[in-house]
Amino acid sequence: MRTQVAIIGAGPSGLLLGQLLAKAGIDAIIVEQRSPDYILGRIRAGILESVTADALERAGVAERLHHDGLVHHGIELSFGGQRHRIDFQALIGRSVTVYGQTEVTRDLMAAREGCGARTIYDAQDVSVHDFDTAAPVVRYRKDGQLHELRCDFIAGCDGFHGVTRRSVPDSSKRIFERVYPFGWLGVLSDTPPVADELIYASHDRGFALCSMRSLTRSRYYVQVSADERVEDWSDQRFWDELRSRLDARAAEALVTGASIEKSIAPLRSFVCEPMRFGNLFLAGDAAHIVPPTGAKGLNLAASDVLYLADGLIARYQHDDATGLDTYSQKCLRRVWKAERFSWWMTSLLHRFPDADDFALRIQQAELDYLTGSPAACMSLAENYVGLPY
Ligand code: RFL
Ligand code: PHB
Repeated sequence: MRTQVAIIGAGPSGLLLGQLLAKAGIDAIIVEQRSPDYILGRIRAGILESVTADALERAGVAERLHHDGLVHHGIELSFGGQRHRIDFQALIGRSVTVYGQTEVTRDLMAAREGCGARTIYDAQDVSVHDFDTAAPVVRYRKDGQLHELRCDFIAGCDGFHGVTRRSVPDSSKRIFERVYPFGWLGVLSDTPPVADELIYASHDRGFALCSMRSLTRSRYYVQVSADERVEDWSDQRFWDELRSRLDARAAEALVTGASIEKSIAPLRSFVCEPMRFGNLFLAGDAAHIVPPTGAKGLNLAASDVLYLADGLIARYQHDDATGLDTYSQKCLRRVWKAERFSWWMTSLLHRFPDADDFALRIQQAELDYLTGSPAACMSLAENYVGLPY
């Protein structure tokens, strides 16, 4: 089998790249190790920057996003028993959209099926070869048979645990990493959100986040220690813990119900440099991870993919390789700014087990400064809604 671009992974990165390439008449095959149902069952991101919404628009998959997405003009920070609103619209005239990654993925899958583009789901033992030559190869097993896919380029869109980054020799890449001593325990429930906007809460018992997927479906998180097990968290224990970290008004308004998903995500910052190795390009979580506090992971994946799609389109349509040659450099500039912001939001709002009294006072002073200074609010706002490409 042969294609122009072999895409490894059918998460948001791989599916969005596939769609942008299909629109430009470039043939791409996606090789994915899981089934569509498994992928749609993963509950992850919820917040889209306006540039991500624009990318979905360009890919022709924004109809449901415009119809069902909730436009949010600000967020609330909660600490010391008080809530403080950061008004994005007033500060910088921009906003974000609440629309679940599951829905983005569903829309992209439907569009891919609609245009007849090929996706190989349930592929096993996926491996990538010869990407330092002009004739890269992808191998995988499906229904007991070995298959070989020849291509011009490989796009590694296979997430943090994928095979593509691991296939690059250690001597050719440099890894930057920070693992945080805590995770997020998340619950999805068919209950109305506690407030109109997201609440990011810093509390002595730890961080909590009140988010949503729609006006009838909520997504909540509490900071837990890194070794916590989800089995030890009944719904009741989760709701009690969440309520204890909220301000009195939110605690009062919280509507609880049965969880429809409950999971723990570890928090990590990670960057692999460069993001291009010959004719292998890494995009999204395959190349970098941010802690979710800044809501940046999916948005970074989308910006990588836009740069990569433009580079590939210029290469195929005008024989111009400049975009591919500058891919890594352009992505990493944006990636590191999002890494910085996500690390900063995480440091600002979480309780660190080794924090001494000095560290706690600095955290309090920073929150106090932030909510009292329009300049500091503006900095948070422009990073949260997304820096320009
Ligand atoms: P994904 O989504 O991990 O998809 C990778 C795909 O590759 C497949 N795969 C393989 N396929 C073939 N062969 C192999 N060897 C393979 N290995 C893996 C996998 O099955 C999968 O289908 O990566 P992608 O596409 O780069 O997308 C990245 C985003 O999923 C991620 O950055 C976000 O979910 C992060 N994130 C958030 N991002 C935001 O922008 N806003 C948010 O509000 C936000 N909230 C979150 C988040 C991530 C979270 N978790 C669970 C880590 C909240 C949480 C709790
Ligand atoms: C979510 O709704 O899952 C979500 C929202 C904001 C974040 C992280 C996750 O910062």
